[in-house]
Amino acid sequence: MLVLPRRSDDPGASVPSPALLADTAPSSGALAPRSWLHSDAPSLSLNGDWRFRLSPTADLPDDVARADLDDAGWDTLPVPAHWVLHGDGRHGRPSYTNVQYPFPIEPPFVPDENPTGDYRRRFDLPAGWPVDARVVLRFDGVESLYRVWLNGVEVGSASGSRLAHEFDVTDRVRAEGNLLAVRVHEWSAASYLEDQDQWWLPGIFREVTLTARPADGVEDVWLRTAFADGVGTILPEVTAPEPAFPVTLRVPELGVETVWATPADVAPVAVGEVDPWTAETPRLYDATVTAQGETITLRLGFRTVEIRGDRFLVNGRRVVFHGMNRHETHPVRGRVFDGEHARADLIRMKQFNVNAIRTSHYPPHPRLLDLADELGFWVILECDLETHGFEKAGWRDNPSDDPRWRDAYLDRIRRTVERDKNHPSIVMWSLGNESGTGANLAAMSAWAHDRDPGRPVHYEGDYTGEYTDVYSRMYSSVPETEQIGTDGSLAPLLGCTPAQGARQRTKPFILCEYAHAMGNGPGALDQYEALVDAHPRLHGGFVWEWRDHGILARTADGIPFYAYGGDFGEVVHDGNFVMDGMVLSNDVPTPGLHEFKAVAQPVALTFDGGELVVTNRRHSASTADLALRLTVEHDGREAASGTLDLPVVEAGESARLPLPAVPVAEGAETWLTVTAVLAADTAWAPTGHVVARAQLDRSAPRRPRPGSRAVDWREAEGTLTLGPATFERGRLVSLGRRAVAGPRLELFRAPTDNDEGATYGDLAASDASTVGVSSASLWREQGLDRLTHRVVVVHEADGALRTITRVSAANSVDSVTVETVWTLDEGELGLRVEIQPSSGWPSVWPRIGVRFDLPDGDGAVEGAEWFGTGPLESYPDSTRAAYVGRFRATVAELKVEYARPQETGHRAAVREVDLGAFGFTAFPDSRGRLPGFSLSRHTPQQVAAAGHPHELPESDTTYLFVDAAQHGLGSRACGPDVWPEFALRPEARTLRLTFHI
Ligand code: IPT
Repeated sequence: MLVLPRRSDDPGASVPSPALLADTAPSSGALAPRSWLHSDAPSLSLNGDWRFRLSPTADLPDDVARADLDDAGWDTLPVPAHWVLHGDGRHGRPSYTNVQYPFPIEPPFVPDENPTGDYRRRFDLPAGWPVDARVVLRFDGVESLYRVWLNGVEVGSASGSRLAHEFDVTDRVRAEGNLLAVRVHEWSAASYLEDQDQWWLPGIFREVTLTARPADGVEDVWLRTAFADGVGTILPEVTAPEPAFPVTLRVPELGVETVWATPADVAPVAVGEVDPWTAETPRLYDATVTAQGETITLRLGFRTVEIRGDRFLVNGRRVVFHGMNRHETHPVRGRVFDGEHARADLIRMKQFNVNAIRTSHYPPHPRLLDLADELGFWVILECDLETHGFEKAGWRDNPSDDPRWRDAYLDRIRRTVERDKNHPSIVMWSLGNESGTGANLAAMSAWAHDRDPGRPVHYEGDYTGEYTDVYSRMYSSVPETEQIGTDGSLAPLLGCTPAQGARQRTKPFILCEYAHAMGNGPGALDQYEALVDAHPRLHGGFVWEWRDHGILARTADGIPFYAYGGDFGEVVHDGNFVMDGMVLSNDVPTPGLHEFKAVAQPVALTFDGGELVVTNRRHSASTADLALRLTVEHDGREAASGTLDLPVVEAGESARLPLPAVPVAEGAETWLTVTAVLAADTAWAPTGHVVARAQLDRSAPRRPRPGSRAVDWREAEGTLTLGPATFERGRLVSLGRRAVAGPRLELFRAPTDNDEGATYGDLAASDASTVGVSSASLWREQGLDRLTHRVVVVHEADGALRTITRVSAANSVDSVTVETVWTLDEGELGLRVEIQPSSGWPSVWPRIGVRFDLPDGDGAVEGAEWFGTGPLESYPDSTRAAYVGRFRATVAELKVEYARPQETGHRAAVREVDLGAFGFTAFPDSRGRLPGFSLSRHTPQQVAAAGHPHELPESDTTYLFVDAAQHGLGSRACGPDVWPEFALRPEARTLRLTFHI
């Protein structure tokens, strides 16, 4: 074992930086952790502009604290901030890695090349500062290791970037002219424990505060609560010195005023009937704890968390997590907390039917938990821990099982639990993420259980369930998740013997990560949701992840864009894997989030005969807050509307409501839409906000369209016209007075991040040789992105034109035969396209469709109005948010600006499209399948070549795609491939359109 100089517990003892950097001990001189409390004791914020000097190495003279050091020439840097996000590159740049360590793996050492920031700030104590109080200096977050000096004397050092540390500076602080100096190293032994999938962002990034600690104040308080049978209890723990007593607990709304004369008198308080706290009904009661010299203000939520058998219960009722993994990330601020932005984000979550947050993979800013208490979320609060980079070498030397790191692990969980223990929203502690397994994790769990018996402990890496309370996995496929939920087959579970697997099945199951939301996707959200309804052991999960982590940057020409890994010249990075959120960097919710909202809707609306069945899927709230609205549309145009009385349906119950008569149209589609909307304003959405939607097709039977008549074909040449359409050698050149080229077969789509993924399932592969190969690479190998065309025949007849084209790629024997037949029937211009692949194509296809080119010369196409599904894009395994209606969008609005350009914009099942200059009607094929359409300023080949939106070339053409079919999305960027039912195999397809000028 390596022998290092011990850090002394004596504040002020100075260990030189290089030794400190390789010290696995968590801190020296820091006080025991306690709750982050709202107190009336005086405090002084030390946020603001500090003097700042950055050095490329950690091996520096200990001059930062010297009073006579001249820092006039230093930079100015705000606190809180990350130095890499300030100074226009003068302070280095951010870097992104997922699993990889950006330094050699030789724990606990880090390279000498170790950016080190020296910070200095002068301050005076404000007037009226209590002279007899202890003085405590608090850091809420510094990345990664830092040393602190006050007035030239070192007061301590600490690591644990997203954890709080306090130092007693009573003996060092002066009324005036204080000099606070902090030296922050980007890399340290602690960096081995902070290998989360995110940007590395050094600096003092959370608040620095000086607090007065009155001698008769409250050091710490924990008001645990319980709720059972309608009655609440407060289980207090007060840490305060004798002179603080008597201490009074007040909960005015409950008439509670309890005085504890001495520490020994502190005892549980029965408060009688209360409204419980739940994520749906986040009922909080204001409370104060008043000691002789200090008053602490808290908000109490009464709830009991419990595991009974394989059920996770709050207040005795099963919880289903419709959760998001939430990182702290902001395109300008990085991990610096912005209360308004965080609130807006959480409000957005509520609006999208998100009810849970996993704080991946570290404690957030403490104020986030105030917001979670207030708005209502089930929170899994995760410790700041990840050692993922050790996986590469089979977890050899993993700190999780190395006694040298035990103190650091225990320090981290203590700081996590102690800081946030008062929050009712936290229903589980999580030890960390992706850190293998080992004794140090078991020790953390034992400590957490002992300290807080009221909350279960989670850690996904404990596959066999040796020290945690719930069974947790990430990215398990739908069939595997189903097997976890059932006992029938007792199929083996990851990393478990049959006996261990059987034991894991006796616990509640959660997916701590699933549905990797990178780029266009994820698919299959509804399949996971169906499992949760069918198997009560399954308690839902947490989508990976809530937001893209893009950093707002500018190109050399000043064009703003959201940067990802590699954009700052990092040598080692993981590209756009950091852009895997349900919300884009600029706060725009993706279609994936809309899909989540539809899938996670808290009331299910289904139709049964003439009745609407309303099922309340909530934890405990009734439907008293909701109203039902009805609309009838004929071909997407409103024909009638009204409301339906919704009786109060209790959680877990259903009601059947007779539907009113629906006026059915002749010769048009009739759709009934029912929405459940908020009946009154809430903290997170106004009256009328839609929480659930369902549609019923009430159309009269449609008359089949006669097929086109047989014709006598003859060879055709030169220019031909059919009504408004002009053709050259069989190819369309104009429609009406507008240049239009096409239709041209397109089988390629710009690969999505999931198409580029090669993890997990390999349903796309045709045989074992392609296992582990992405669909996108198979497509490129087959040349789907570089198809060539050969016109075989051009035929004409009276009022008709036909071409047969053979489409194939260089050096390929596989081909597609495309027959197009244009007809002019009673003045109506019709097009039928038959697409027939040769046998032998080896893998799934991205799409089967045709492209029309609409050059700008005759005026750019502004957008489309369509009758079909919308309003957003949808793909075969992500259809639940789409509904039938009449929609309108500009070309720009039709696409989603994913961080890396990729397939976007497909509107499925379209019936009518109006592009201004012309429009078309689409007809179902013989199996009733309607095509989809999209409009784009770029071809899929151009989109696929761009790494960022600003890299797309200038365009003078709008491309219209009419797709008979699209491949599903899946979530194979990190998870399962497209489910076979939604995978597009090469197959014959027919498109049938008529055009209107
Ligand atoms: C999983 C990580 O836990 C998470 O932090 C993130 O990196 C995610 O993957 C991918 O975006 S770990 C993976 C190996 C399943």
